This record gives sequence, C-alpha cells and structure tokens, in this order.
Amino acid sequence: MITTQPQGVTPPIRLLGVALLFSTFFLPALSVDRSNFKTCDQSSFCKRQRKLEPGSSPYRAVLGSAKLSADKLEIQLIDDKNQVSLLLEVFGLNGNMTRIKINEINPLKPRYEVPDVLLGTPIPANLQVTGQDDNTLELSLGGAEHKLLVTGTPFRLDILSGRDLVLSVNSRGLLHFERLRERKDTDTEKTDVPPEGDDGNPGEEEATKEEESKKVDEDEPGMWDETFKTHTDTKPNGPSSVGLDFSLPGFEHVYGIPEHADNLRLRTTESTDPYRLYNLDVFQYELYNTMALYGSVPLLLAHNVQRTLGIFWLNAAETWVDISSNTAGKTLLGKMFQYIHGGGETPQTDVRWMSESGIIDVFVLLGPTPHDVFKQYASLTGTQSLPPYFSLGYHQCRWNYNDEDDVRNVDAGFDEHDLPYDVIWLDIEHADGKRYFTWDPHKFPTPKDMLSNLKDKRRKMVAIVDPHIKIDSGYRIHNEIRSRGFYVKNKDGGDYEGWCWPGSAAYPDFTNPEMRAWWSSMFAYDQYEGSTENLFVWNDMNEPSVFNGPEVTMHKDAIHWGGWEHRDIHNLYGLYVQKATADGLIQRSGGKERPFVLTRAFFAGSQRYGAVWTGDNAAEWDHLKISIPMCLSLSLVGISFCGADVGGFFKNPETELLVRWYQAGAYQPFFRAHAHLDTPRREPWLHGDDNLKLIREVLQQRYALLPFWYTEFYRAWRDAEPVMRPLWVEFPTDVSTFAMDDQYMIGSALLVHPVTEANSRGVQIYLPGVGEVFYDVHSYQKYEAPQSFYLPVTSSSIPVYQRGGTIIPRKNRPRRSSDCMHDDPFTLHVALNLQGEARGELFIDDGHSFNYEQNEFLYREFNYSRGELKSSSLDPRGNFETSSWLERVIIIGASQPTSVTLSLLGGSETPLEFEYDAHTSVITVRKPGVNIAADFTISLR
Ligand code: NBV
Repeated sequence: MITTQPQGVTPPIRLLGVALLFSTFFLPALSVDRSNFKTCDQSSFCKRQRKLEPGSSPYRAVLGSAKLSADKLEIQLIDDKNQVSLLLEVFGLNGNMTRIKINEINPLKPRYEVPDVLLGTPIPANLQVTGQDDNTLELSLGGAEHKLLVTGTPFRLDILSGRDLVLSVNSRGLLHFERLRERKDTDTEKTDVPPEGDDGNPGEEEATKEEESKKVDEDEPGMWDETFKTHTDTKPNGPSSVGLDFSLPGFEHVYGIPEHADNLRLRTTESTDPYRLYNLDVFQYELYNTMALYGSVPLLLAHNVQRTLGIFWLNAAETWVDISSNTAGKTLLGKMFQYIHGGGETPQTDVRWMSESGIIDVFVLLGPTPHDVFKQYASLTGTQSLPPYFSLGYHQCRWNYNDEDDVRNVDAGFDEHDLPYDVIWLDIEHADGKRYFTWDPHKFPTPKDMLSNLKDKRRKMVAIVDPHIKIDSGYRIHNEIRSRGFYVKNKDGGDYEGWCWPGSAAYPDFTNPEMRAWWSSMFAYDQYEGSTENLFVWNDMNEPSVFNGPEVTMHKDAIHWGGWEHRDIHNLYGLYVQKATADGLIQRSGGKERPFVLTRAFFAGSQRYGAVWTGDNAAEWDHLKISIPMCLSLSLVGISFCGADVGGFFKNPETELLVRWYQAGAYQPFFRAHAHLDTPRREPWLHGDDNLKLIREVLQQRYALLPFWYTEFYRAWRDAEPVMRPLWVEFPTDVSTFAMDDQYMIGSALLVHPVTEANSRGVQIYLPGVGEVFYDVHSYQKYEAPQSFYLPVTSSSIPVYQRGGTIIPRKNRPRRSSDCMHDDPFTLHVALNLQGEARGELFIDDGHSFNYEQNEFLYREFNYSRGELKSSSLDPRGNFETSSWLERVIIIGASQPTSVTLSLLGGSETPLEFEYDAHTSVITVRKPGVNIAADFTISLR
C-alpha cells in the first residue's frame, strides 16, 4: 500500500474540477510545475554519470582475450581504476548495421535486457579480422565497405566507411558501467581481473589499484536510496547505471529521441539538462526544452550532405542524452572565417547516453541514406502497422461527450453542416465510475444502440480504456486481475496501489505475457459488454500515470513479472498496454480485422500497434507550431501515425487559432480535435458561418487526399518510409533544409507549410531541390526550385505544393465518412517535372481487414513520360476487385495536346474529352472511365 500523499500535480478527485477550471481560465500561459520533475542533478545516477569528464578512458580492451566467431567478436574490457571487467560483444549485422553490447561478466544478478522490442534476432553478417597490431584490431563489418577498429588502451571503437571515420565509441572516455555490488559493509566480492596485456585470466591485484578502486566505488548519497520530494526510492540493487559516448565527426545536425516539445533539430545540452527519456504525465508541458514527456524512443539520427546514420540505444530505464558539438554557438560567419583561414576542426557532434539500469545494447545504423536508416531501424523494430482506412479520416473528440443524446446530436451536427467525419470519441466520463470496460448506466444505458446508429452512418466510435484499475471489490475487472495475481507488486510484495482517476487504483502488470493475454481477451464482444465491431480503443495515462507517485508515475522499486524492478522496464510499460489492447481488438474479430488503438505513452516498436498523439497541449499558437517538429521527430523514429490535439487541449482557442489548427491538422497523419472537460464546446459549427465554411473546406481537402494518405501508410508499412518527413529526408544535400521544421513533406509528393502565426498576412516558403519544380495545389501556379519567397495568405490559405514529377490519387466527391467513399471514382493529379515526367502510386484494399496480407490488394503505379500516362501493377501478387474507376486526370505543367486517347492493354484507342487552361498549363482529361485496376495508357498528342 502506498502511503505517500498526493504531491499537488493532480489534486484529489473532488478538488480536481475546481483546480482544472482554475488552471484553464485563470492562468495566462500554461506552465509546468517543474519542481515535480527531476533535473539531472536530482537524478543521482545522471549526476554521477555526468560528473565524469571527458578524458582518457580507464577502460582497456584486452585484445588477447578476443574471441571471434562468424558474426561476433567478444573482448574483455577492464576498468583499470577498479579492476572490474566487462564483456564487449560486437556483432556484424546484415544491411550495414552493427550491434555493440557491454555487460558485466558475472553480475551479482542478471541485468535487464529489453525484450519484445526487436522483431527477432537480427540477421548476422560476417566479421573478419583484416589487420592487427599491438594496440589495435581491425575487422571488416560484413562487407568490405565498413571497418571496425578496436583500440586496446584506452579502449575505443572506430567505424570507418572506406577511408572516412564515421563514428567513434568511447573516444571521449565516458564509458561508465556501475557494476552490481553488495552494500559496502557486506562487500565480499572478489574481482576477476587479468593484468594488462594478459589473456584475460585472473591475476594479482596491485595495492595502488585497490586503493583507487576504493575511491571509485565509494558510496555516494543516492546510490542505495534516493529521495525526491516525499518519495524515497529504495534501491536494493544499489547503483546500476550505464553510460557511453559516441562521436560523430562531420555531423552538425542530429534528430530524433522523442518525445520532447522541442525543435526538430536537437540542441546541444552543454548548458542545459540533457534530453530526458522517461515516460511521464507532464501536466501543462512547456515548449522548447529537454524535459521528458509521455513517450520515449531512444533512436538518434545524424545527417550531413554525405550520409545519414542512426544510434539506437536499446534500454528501457530512465535515460538522459547529452549532446555537444564543437561548432555550437559559432555563427555562420565564424564558421566561414575558420574555413577560409584553415585550421578549423572538422565539425563534430558528440552524443552521450546514460541509463539508470540494464546493459549497454546499442545498434549503429550506418545508412548511408536517410531511407537506408529507416529500413535498418525497421528491420530491428518493425514498421508502422497499416491503419484501418477510417482512422485516416477526421476524429471528433472531447472530454467528454456527455451522454448518448450528446453523441447523437454531435453526430447529426456533422450531417446538418455537411461535414465529413469518421469517428466520435468518448473519454473517461463514459465509464461507470472510471471502471473501464463498463458504461455509465445513466448516461450511456444503450451503448449498442448508440454504436449501431453510428454504424448506419458508416461511422465509428473510440472509447478510452486506461490501465489504472479501480480497486473495488464490486468491479469484475479488478477482482479478476487481483485473483490472478496480475497486478504490479510494491516492494513489499503486496499489490502496488496508487491514486488515479478512479481514486485508489492498481496497475496490471503488462510486462507479464499472461496478463497481456488476459487483457486482450477482455475485448471479446462477450466480455466487453456493449462493445461492437465499430468500437475502437484509446489508451491514455499509460506512462503509467500515478497521481501520488514520484514524478506522477510508478515507484521505481515496484516489482514486475520475473522480479524486475519498475526502474528497469519503465519506458516499456506504455508499449505493452497498447500492444495488449491492439491484440485484443484483433482477437475479438477472430484475427481478421485491423485494430485501431491510440496511445499516449510509447517506446521503440510502438509503431507496430497503432497511433500516438502528443498529449495535453494547449490552445496557444506556439503549441500549434510545435506539433510539426514533434510529429516529424516521431516519424523519423518509425512512428508515422502521429497527431496533436487540434484546437489545443487546455484553454479555449480563439477562432482564428482553431481554424488554423484544423488547416494544419488536416495535413498531419492523425487528425483529431480534442478539448479539455472545462473548455467551452467547440464543434466546427459553433464559430459562425465563415469559419464553418473554412473548416468544411479543410475537411474536404483531407478526405479528397485519403487515397494518397493511405498509399503513403502502405509504403510506411511495407518499406519503412515515414509518411510525414522533414525536408532533408527528400533533399538530403540541401543544407538549408537541415534545421527546417515549419514545413515538411507528406511522402515525397506534397510540401506543406501551415500557417501557425496569429494575424498572419503571409509566410516565407522555401522550395528545395536543384532542377525541381513545385505547383501550388490550389492555383496550380508553378515555382522553380530552389527558391524562397513570401506568400501572402488569407484566412483560407493552406500553403501546399505538389512536387513536379509526382502523381497523387484523390477522391473528390464529398461524403459523410471515408467508408462512404470506398467505391468512389479517382482523380489523378499528375504534376510534371522539368523533363515532363511524373510517377505515383496507389494502394487499395478493403480498408479494414488483414486480407491484404493474403494478396487481396492492388498496388498500382502511374507513370507519365513523353505524353503517355501508363497505369500498371507494382506488385503482381496483388489481386483485389474494385468498382472504383478513373474519373479525371489533371496534368499540371503540360503544353496543349491536340488529342487525348485511352487504350487498354491490346485494345483500340478511344478518344477522350479534355480541356486545356493555357494560363495554368493544366490539361483536364474527362472521364477516362476505366476501372482503376486496369492496365491502361492515356496518350496525349
Ligand atoms: O481522460 C482525460 C484526459 C484526456 O482527455 C487527455 O487527452 C489525456 O491526455 N486525460 C489526459 C487525463 C487528464 C488530463 C488533465
């Protein structure tokens, strides 16, 4: 039983309404209470690790101990200060990757190695010794291109590509591995250490080393327990942290390691706290800092004009990442001066990872292109699951839609106002006393009828299921979890209890596979009463959020399945919740239907289970702006299905902000409006006719592009291509894009620059690429790239450009929901590049089942060249019948033809009607009428 008091972050339930009301309306700008969250200095392991200054590493690699098997090199590492020995394992991996593991040779207890994140054992590649001298071992890393140099004293690793040094490990000597030990007074441990130059057999200890060892191992405050605010973290295993540095010569731009409310390009952290990765429920988070947020993906990308690489630090414990650079703070002029006058050092970024427990297990992804890095990472952790089609439509959410009447009225509001939408959401108030998997009997007495009404409109519902379970002997879910022993335990062996929405709550141990299987089974239609096949799920608070826990989360000394401490698994908890939920939705359909589950907390691999949103943002312009880099950072680490609460969760958006947010959100992957319980209602029709019209236009634009979004998600699933991309991914040699995060690409075809400023009269657009051309999607105006220009905007402007050389499929008929559009005809937007060519793709299937895995799909390619548009299959395995046909082809940037004809494979030519607009250079070809599955050619002469 947890006896600590709430610490004020989230007050006891009855006061909550008042407190939230207060925060919503009386605070001018939102600000987090930083005192609730640790700084690096307050996190004793971070402080200890960071105290270590760069210098010569105390570690030496005992080269004589090297053991080489086909795909693995093993070498003993010895800390000359305390004689502790570690085992270094280096693996050659298929596809330009290498894995570096460091662990104690004989730890007192096993140390945690993250399960369930990797898809399997990565495919090995051959390692071969290619050279050796007294202090160095040279190996080829599965192919001639990459070499690994292992230096003995001081220990370091260098990875070379050809003759270029790409990355060094421990070159700053910051490897720091806290061995598990007995507490000082009971220390009986013996060290097994060979003397320098030995073959790894135990040797005699020197007196001086013994003394040094004592110094290094001296207990410091925080090693065996640590108190933060009112919480004491007992640490029965003592200090156990690990840290390592990586140097990236030639790199000045690094990205990734979400989730932080910060720019896309990561900042240097010499004068701030490191970036923190520790899944936390941060009430009223602030922008532009390195504080932890709800999710963590420990993957960092580095990019320069020559190459892209990734460092994936597979550790689920609290982690901090320090970034430094030798060019930080230098002005461009300063850098140029240095360059012109010579003698300047190569720019270099240094990255240092520090985790509280576990082992060092790190994958170096050697690219060399951005897409190679995405593929390499996906080969380890999987790709984005293919979302059901409906989930790419618009989602209407608020905390809360009050009752069934409310749901019916809001739903009807969309029809009355001619607005498409796909999903209405229910937040925590829908459940009976926050007992998830139930319905409030007064407000939602007939959920099946409600769901069936929605089904009649071909719409869906999402209901929230949080992982904190009300402790209530009258609640079946609680009784079952307790009786099966499935709750997380506290350090004394009882069920861990914390305070959350339902009051006193316990937390299912999602790390236990049996628990997950049971949880999944609760989504069966006969278990989750009132649920039907158009009900999907939202997992919130799965960091996990514990109102009265340290930093609003679970005590680190709580115990999970297998005896692991919460400390070891913390960042994985949220992933497991979403996984078990998604598995449940799959199972309820007998394995046939794709799930939709939205999660707030996540980890590496969460992309396999559904969508992520950026949590409790605020109705402020800066929050709108930051939604772009936040989702881009997630996309870079494999999580493509990302969105931010449209309108802002806290506070009341002014109408202009709300409309601009719709305009931006429509061009982000997950598109959901959401609002806090205490904010005034803000459905699209409550802001006057002009704004309603603007929002309708936005929704129609979103729905018209659904075939394109869906195809991009197919590519994300199939080829690990991020749906939303930083410009540099598409234009990897254009340095001016490297820090841009006010505009981005969707796939490789659309460049979007949302308006994110109040009273904006214009935005500065940059169109990248040498010899490229872009077209305004609304006016078809042509722009040659590269160029930067000021675009005047009005309230209806959404600056979006189609890149020349691409073809985008659309469905232009406005409907009630995406499902209603399933058989609608297509329009192809063919935007020609300067060579008069273009290419695009289209993926179609039933939009909801797993049948595409059994080849029930169409993957089409459209190719335009020399006046001919050809449609062919991109994957001959695919076979899917559709009644959708080609309604129109719009060819942008073309000259006037005299005739346009259609021919089907082996058939005769049929003339087609067309129009040419000389002003915009656009040809509109009317009614080719051909089935979209057919191979055809449209010829322009
Ligand atoms: O369930 C209530 C909210 C939810 O609306 C929001 O989207 C989540 O991020 N939830 C957080 C808990 C309360 C936040 C103050």
